Parts: sequence; structure tokens; C-alpha cells
Amino acid sequence: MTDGIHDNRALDFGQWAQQVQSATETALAQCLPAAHLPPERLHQAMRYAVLGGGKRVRALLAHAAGELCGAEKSKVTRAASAVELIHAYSLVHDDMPCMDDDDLRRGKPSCHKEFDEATALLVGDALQSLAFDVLTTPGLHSNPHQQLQMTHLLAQASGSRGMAGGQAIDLESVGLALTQEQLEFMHLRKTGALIRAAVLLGAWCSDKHTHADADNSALFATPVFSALDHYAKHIGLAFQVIDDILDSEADTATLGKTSGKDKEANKPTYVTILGVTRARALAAELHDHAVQPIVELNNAGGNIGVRLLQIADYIMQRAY
Ligand code: GRG
Repeated sequence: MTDGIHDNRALDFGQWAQQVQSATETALAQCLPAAHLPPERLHQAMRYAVLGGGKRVRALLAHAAGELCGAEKSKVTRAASAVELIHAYSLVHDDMPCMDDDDLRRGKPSCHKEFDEATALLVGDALQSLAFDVLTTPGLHSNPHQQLQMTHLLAQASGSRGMAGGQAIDLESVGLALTQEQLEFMHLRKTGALIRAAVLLGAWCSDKHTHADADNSALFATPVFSALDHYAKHIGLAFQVIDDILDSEADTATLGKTSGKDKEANKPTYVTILGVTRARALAAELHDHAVQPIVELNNAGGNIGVRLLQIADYIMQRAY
């Protein structure tokens, strides 16, 4: 198999997704410290939290965007691994008693249950550092300035103006009746920022699209990147609406995490605000809006965004 876009077009979505998931798993297993290296318990817990579970949606998104932009597959795998490490850290911390307090994650005991709370806290810290280690190792992009911008993007997406900030709003919102706009503000950060980072980082791995310049202004200026940005924003929100519906309807065994947690914690969700039927309609609307510019790109340039369209459908149909 060679790097690049053309070698895997014949694969159906399931085969393509499996290929990306397996490449991601291998890359993550390689970048995580070996379990026998001291401190062994921390390294075992890091591997426990990251490997052998998860849908790897963010990695799929990075690869789909990377393929659209002609990025080298090995580079996208590296960028996708960085995003998956941040995501895994967020899940470990989210499950802790001081946050959502969940005993189950990805079908197994959550990290603080399998190990202990102090270890879980350190796992999150260390995974976050590892993500930036992976992203800043020289050679991810031929233009070091663009690699710096990629690092900047992930830092912003993860921090207080992104995922961590969204989580803070989530914790403050317990028992409150948020409006749909307020819910959207929260989820664009808590879930959406990292999903957007996954899409844009995949695209920015491309050497053919070096848009970094001194003031960074060109990064968002091309039609392809604005289409991807639009897609990422709306598909991230659709992902969250579906997540809220699944939390209210699916069972714990299917989800691999405790179902009904939002209701139990008295958290505002798209289901509590809209009800299931209107939440489903909103998800469909967000999906259609997300894919619109990608469909236009496809029509103009020969099916280049097909994986993004397939992921959008998968996000709508997922059972967990
Ligand atoms: C602790 C800083 C910090 C942030 C936590 C992501 C997050 C913020 C909390 C997770 C809580 C949650 C259920 C969010 C809804 C959407 C979401 C991110 C679901 C989990 O992502 P999936 O479904 O998980 O992609 P897998 O296990 O498949 O990787």
C-alpha cells in the first residue's frame, strides 16, 4: 500500500474505516511508553485508557480531510494520533468522581476504577503532553511554520477556549434550563473544537496545501478549508445531538458507558430541550448543512470528499 489518496478509493466505507482504525491503533501503541518502562503503573494506565477501544471518529475525520487535500497518510496518522490522545485524556478526566463520575468507559471499567484517581489524573496530564510531543516532533510538515500553526490549533481546541472551557460550562450547567443557543455555545467547545481540529489538522498535513504565512491569515482563506471548517462545525454539533439521543435511548451494554447519565445528573441536553423527535430532526438538518459544501466540492472535482460524506452518514446512524 502506498501513501496518498488514490490507493484506497476502491474500498467500501467499512473497509476504509477499518484500515484507518488499525493504522491509528498501531501508531498509538508505538507512541505510548511501553508498559514495562518506569513508572510502570502510569504507563500501564495510559495504554489502558487509549488502546483497544473507541470508534476513532476523530482519526477517521482527519484521514478523510487529509485524503481530500492529498496529504501523506503516515503524516495524517501522526496528527490523528495526537487528537485521539487528547480525546482519550478528556474521557479519563471526564469519568472521574469530580466530573461526570462514571465507572464504565468503552465497555470496561473507567481508568480511575481500574487503577485509582491519582493515577487517572496523571494519565490525563501525561496523555495531553504526549499529544503535543507527537504533533511537534520535527517532520510532520515540510514547512515548520505550518507545523507550528497545527500545534497552535490543537492547543486552542483543547484549552479553556475550546474543550476544557466547554467542559467547565457543562459542569456549571447542571440543573439549569439552557437555551438551544447556550447549549450550542457549550458543545461547539466541549465536543466540537476537537472534531474541528481533527478535520483541519488532517487537511493541513498536506504539503500541496501549505497556506501558513507570517500572520496566519491565509490558513482559512481557501474554498477547500472554509468548506472543511463549515463541515467540521456542523458535523461536530450533529455528533453531539446524536450523543444526547443515544444517552437517552440506548442501553449501557450497547453504549459501553452508563446510559441515562445526563438525565440522572440533571444536565441540559438537546433531548431535554427539544425532545427526541425534534432532536433527530435537528441532527438531520445539521448533517445536511454540514455536507453541502463538500457535495459542491465533489461535483466540481470528482468525488474527492466522499469519505467525509460517508463519515457524516455514519455519525447519524451510529448505535454507540
Ligand atoms: C475533562 C477537559 C475535559 C473534557 C471532557 C469530551 C468531554 C470533555 C467529555 C466526554 C463527555 C461526553 C459524553 C461528551 C459527548 C460527546 C463525546 C465526546 C463522546 C465521546 O466520544 P466518542 O463517542 O468516544 O467519539 P469513543 O470512545 O468512541 O472514542
